Amino acid sequence: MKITMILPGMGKKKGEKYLKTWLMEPLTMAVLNTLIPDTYEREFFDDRIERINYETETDLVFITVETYTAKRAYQVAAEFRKRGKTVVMGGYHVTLCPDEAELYADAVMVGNAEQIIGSLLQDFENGTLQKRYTGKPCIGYKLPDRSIYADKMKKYLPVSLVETGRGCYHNCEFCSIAGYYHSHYIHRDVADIIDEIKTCKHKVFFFVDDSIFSDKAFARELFEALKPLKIVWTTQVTLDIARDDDMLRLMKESGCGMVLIGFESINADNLRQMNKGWTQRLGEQDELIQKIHKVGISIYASFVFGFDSDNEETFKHTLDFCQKHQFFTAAFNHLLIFPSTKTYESFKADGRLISEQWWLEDGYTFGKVTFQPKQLTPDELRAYCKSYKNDFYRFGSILKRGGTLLKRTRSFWINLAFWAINVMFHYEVDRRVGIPIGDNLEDEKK
Ligand code: B12
Ligand code: SF4
Repeated sequence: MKITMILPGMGKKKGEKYLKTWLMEPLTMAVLNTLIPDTYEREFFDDRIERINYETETDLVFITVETYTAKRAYQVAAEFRKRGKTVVMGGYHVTLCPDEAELYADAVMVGNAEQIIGSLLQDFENGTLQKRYTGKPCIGYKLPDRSIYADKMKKYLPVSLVETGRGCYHNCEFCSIAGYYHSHYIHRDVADIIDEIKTCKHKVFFFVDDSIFSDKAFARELFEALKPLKIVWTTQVTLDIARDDDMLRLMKESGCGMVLIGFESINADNLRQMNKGWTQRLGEQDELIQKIHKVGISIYASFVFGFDSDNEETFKHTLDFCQKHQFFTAAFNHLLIFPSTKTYESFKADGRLISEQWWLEDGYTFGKVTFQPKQLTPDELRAYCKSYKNDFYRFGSILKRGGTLLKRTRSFWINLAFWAINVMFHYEVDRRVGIPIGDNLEDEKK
C-alpha cells in the first residue's frame, strides 16, 4: 500500500517563484509521516516548489489544507479523484469547515491525527472508509520523520521547525487556534523535544507553538533543558510574559533570540472587540517591551488592522510605535476573517462580509479585504497596510534598526537573521499583494 502526501501551495504570480519567506520545512508532513505504520510506502509532493505527478501509482492521497490553500487543495484533489484515487484531507481548514471539505474528498479528518489515523487506515484497507473521522486535541509522537522531505531540504529556509505543544488557553475571537483547540493546551515530553532537537540539521529553531507559556512549569523545564544545547530559538508569545523577570532571563539563557508578539492593535477598544484586552494594562506596554529588549531578546511585532476603531491615524500611530521601539521586524496585516471564528460569525451576523467563502472565490488574491471596515473602505485598508509596511521596510529604516540591534545584542545569528529577513521583506512587501489563491491547472500543464 502506498500513500502520496501533498502540501498545496497558495499560488504564485505568473513567471514568479513562490515567496521565499513562506518556504519553511513542512513539519505537518513529517509528523503525519511518523504516524503512518511502517508497512506503507510513501511519497511527498511539495506544491510550493515542484510539480505534482498526478499519474503516480498510489492507493491513498493525503492532503493538508489551510484556509489559504483550500482552493488549491480542492483542485489537486479533483485531479487525483478523476484518476480514481482515494483522497483524504485534514488540517486547519478541514477542522474549521468539515462540511465544505467533505464535498471535495473521500474522507476528512477533523482535529489531531494521532489517536485516529490508525482506524482510518484500517478502514481503508477493509474497504469501509468513513466520510469523517474526528480526533480530540492531543499530541502524541516522539520524533517527526523528516526523511519524507530530506531531498528537498536545500529549498527550505535554514530554520528547524519543532512543536513543543498545541493549542492555547485564550479565546481571541479572530483566531483559528481558538476555533480549532477551543481553549485546550497540551504539550510533549521535554525529553522527546530535546532528542528531536539533537537530530535537526539547523541550529536556529522556530518553536511553532501558539502559546508555549500556557504551562509555565513545562516552559521552565524545557528552557532549562535547552541551555546545554547552545541553540538559537524563536517562538510566539504574548507581551504579558515580560511581567515574569525570571522567565525572561531563563528564555535568554536557553537561546531565545527573538519572540513574535501578536500585539494586534495599539488601540484598547480594538483589543476589547477581539477579546484580547487582557494583553494590555494601561501604561505598562512600553515598560514590558523595554524589559524584553533589555535582556537581549528581539521582537517581531505583529499588527492587524480593520477593527472598528481603526482609521488612518491608527496606522500612523502604529508606525510611530514601531519606530519608537525599533522592532526587529513588524507585520502590518489587514484582519483576515477566518471561518468558524467568533469574528466570522459576528461580521456575518452584521452583514459586513463582502464574501462569505472568500477562500474559494474566483479571482481572490492575497491582500484583498473581504469585509466592510467601519471607518475605512476595503481599498483604503488594503492600501494603508501596504504603504505603512513599505515605510517600515525602507532601507533607511532597516539601517537605523540594524544599528540599534547591534547595541542590544552582539549575537552573530540574530544580527545575520535581521539583515536576511529585513532585506527579504523589503523586496517581498509588494510581491505578496495580488498573489492568486489557487493555481490555474491549465497553466501548470504547459
Ligand atoms: C509554521 C507555520 C507557518 C510557516 C510555514 C507554513 C507551512 N505550511 O509549512 C510560515 C511562516 C511560512 C507560515 C505562513 C503562513 N501561515 Co502559518 N502557521 C505555521 C504554524 C505556526 C505551524 C504549522 C505546523 O507545522 N504545525 C504542526 C503540525 C503537526 O500541526 P497541524 O498542521 O495542525 O497537523 C495536525 C492536524 O491538523 C492533522 N492534519 C494536518 N493535515 C492533515 C492531513 C491529513 C490527510 C490528515 C489525515 C491529518 C492532518 O494532523 C496533524 C497531527 O495531529 C501554524 C500554527 C500551528 N501551531 O499549527 C500557522 C498557521 C497554519 N498559519 C496560518 C496562516 C494564516 C498563515 C499565513 C496565511 C500568514 C500570512 N498572513 O501570511 C501564511 C500562509 C503561507 C502558506 N500557507 O503558504 C494559520 C492558518 C489558519 C487557517 N484557518 O488556515 C495558522 C493556523 C496560524 C494561526 N494562528 O491562525 N505559517
Ligand atoms: S491569538 Fe494567540 S493568545 Fe489569542 S487565542 Fe490565538 S493563539 Fe491564543
